[in-house]
Amino acid sequence: MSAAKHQRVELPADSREKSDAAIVERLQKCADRTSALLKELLPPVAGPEGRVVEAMRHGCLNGGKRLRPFLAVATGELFGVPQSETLRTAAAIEMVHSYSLVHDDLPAMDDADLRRGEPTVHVVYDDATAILAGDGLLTEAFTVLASPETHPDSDVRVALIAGLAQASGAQGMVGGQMIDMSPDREEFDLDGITRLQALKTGALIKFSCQAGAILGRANREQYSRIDAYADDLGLAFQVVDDLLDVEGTTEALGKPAQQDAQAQKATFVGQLGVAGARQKAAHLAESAIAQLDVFGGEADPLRQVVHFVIERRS
Ligand code: GRG
Repeated sequence: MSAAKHQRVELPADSREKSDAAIVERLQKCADRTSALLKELLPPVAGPEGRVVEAMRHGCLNGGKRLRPFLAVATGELFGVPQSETLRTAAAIEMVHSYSLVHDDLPAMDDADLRRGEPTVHVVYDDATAILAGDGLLTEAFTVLASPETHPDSDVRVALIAGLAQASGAQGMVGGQMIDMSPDREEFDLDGITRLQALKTGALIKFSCQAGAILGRANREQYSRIDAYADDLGLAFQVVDDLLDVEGTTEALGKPAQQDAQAQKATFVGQLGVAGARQKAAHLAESAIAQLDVFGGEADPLRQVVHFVIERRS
């Protein structure tokens, strides 16, 4: 029996409930600390440029699960790095994630007016300010990583900067977004959708885990296990996102539901159907957890967050 089945099936119900409650609490605590740090890193600014900072704050302080910061922190903890030493990196990753959402919501892309239950940045401000706010968040992330406050060793800082740049750019998230806008997207097969999603959403999720491994100076074997875990988790996250788009409500999601079909997006649900997509998410979850079998109990938060990702409702 795989590690995932062992965890999921054989835990007594009350112990499973405790582990679910524990991960929700851990996520919430990490989200609160990330939000507090983001507030500190992005103080309001006087003068006419203050408007873009306000828009940046709207884009990244308006809720969100803060899953990527949690992954960076939990992976760091796996290697004995205290949360206080991962949090600036986690906040930088969340800035990049928030920038991608601000730009993705623009009329030129998904044209969405709701995000995290709030009006989107271009609705509250205007399109030009939303573009600048996204640019501001993206560039500020690298300012944060470049600071010795993030890590005293410049080699570690350069590895973080290079990793985040790679995950965010044309070889990562930006490339995935471009593929997602391709006029041929309706013809993508499962491999095509998998590649698109590995870049669009998977790359930043993967880097979040890698960041913890970089800060924790993981060895080669540990690093490759974390990579494989993150690949499976990132894909499971996206399969569930596709399911939520079909099955969720705008109210629960905090963003417009049924957007994928309207935009004729290539999705896992479109390829596999709802039941097939659910099964795929379960297989990926099992595989992600199995990658962690070289670690002991210190990897439990990373195991538990896999269940959170596939069972989430928003
Ligand atoms: C515009 C460069 C650029 C990239 C956009 C990631 C992305 C690429 C667009 C987001 C569109 C989208 C809804 C993708 C589905 C997966 C995803 C990233 C969902 C939002 O992430 P969550 O669920 O959001 O972690 P919260 O609000 O919890 O942070």
